[in-house]
Amino acid sequence: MLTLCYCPGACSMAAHIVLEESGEKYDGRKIDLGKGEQRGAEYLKINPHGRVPALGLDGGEFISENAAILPFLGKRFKLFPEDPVTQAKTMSFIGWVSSSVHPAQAHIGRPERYATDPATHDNIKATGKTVFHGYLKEIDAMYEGKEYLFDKFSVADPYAFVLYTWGVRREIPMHEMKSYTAFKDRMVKRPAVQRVMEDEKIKL
Ligand SMILES: N[C@@H](CCC(=O)N[C@@H](CS)C(=O)NCC(=O)O)C(=O)O
Repeated sequence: MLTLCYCPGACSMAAHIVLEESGEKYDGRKIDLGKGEQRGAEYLKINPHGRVPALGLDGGEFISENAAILPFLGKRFKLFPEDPVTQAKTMSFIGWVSSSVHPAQAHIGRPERYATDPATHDNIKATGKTVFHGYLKEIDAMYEGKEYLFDKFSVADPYAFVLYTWGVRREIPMHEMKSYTAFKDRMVKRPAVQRVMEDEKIKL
């Protein structure tokens, strides 16, 4: 059985949604990032990077990084495109989110990771918010005229959904992004998404 180490509201919500969509039984293990559980000796054995998500495989081994976990789950549950070009586009989106969009958001929440001088932190947060906002507008354009990012619902969509919830949390005017908001409205109608939102206490 698969095990997902996740924290409510974190990027691990994407894998959580995919697992709920799959219908397969899995073990969900909550990691309290607020209390620093991700830096504890026990969790570092699971993911030496000290982050969520981590996915425990059937054999007991764990893998980390959304860029590995989402394609792995997508292939297992047929939520990953089959055509090589669409596969590459999906990987391009996942890579861009994990390397650019997510870190921009991290500048808002964790400025101390980027500069030791507290006097610079407000500036780092404000810059992070502007950059993150710009990326969300790019995602809005990607959803224009489309139900889902690629041919059909895939692991890329829950990842995009997580970023929408972060935009709301950071008080970015998400309602101005019409296509992205219409996508969010479609997502919240999915029973799997509703179950995850209830478990992770997500308010939109
Ligand atoms: N590159 C990693 C980033 C994972 C990550 O930063 N996760 C955050 C939650 S969204 C985390 O665990 N933060 C805990 C910390 O920074 O101490 C991925 O995409 O999986």
